[in-house]
Amino acid sequence: MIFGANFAAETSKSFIFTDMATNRTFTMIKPDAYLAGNSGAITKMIEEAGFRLVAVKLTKLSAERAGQFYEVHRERSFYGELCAYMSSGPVVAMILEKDNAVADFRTLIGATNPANAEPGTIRKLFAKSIEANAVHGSDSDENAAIEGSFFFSGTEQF
Ligand code: IDP
Ligand code: MG
Repeated sequence: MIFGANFAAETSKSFIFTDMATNRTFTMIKPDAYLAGNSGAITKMIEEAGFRLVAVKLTKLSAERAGQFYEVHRERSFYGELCAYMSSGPVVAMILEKDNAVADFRTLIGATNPANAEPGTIRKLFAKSIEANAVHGSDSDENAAIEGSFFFSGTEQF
């Protein structure tokens, strides 16, 4: 009986942990939006869309660290320019929590190219170009966890 109770407790703990992890995403307000003074307006849109701020940090990436963050795009033609751009000014890094966080945040920010973004999306409202497109949004639960821990230690997450 005791073994059974412990097993149930452990199972339910790991279920809760997994469930929480799937409800987080990672974003950065990129240098163009930060330098244009749009960090507050973008963060307001994020909170009004129902995302809770788990972690927030104003920081600046070196070109090398930007390259590590965008390692997956190393072979793309725009990789060098992207790393230069992402290290050209401060970024606001954030971990966000909400049901269905990754997909709902991608909907809130809109398409990579603001010309194709839906009206009312963050990129439609604030992006300057396909490169300087105001915000990052994780593309999967797995990458959200990797990207969040790229910027934040466990004690910086609330
Ligand atoms: P995403 O940010 O919408 O997920 P990705 O394809 O993952 O788009 O590209 C990462 C970032 O690289 C984009 O947000 C944008 O800043 C930049 N980028 C993507 N495509 C291009 C391009 O064709 N030219 C220049 N920069 C690009
Ligand atoms: Mg992406």
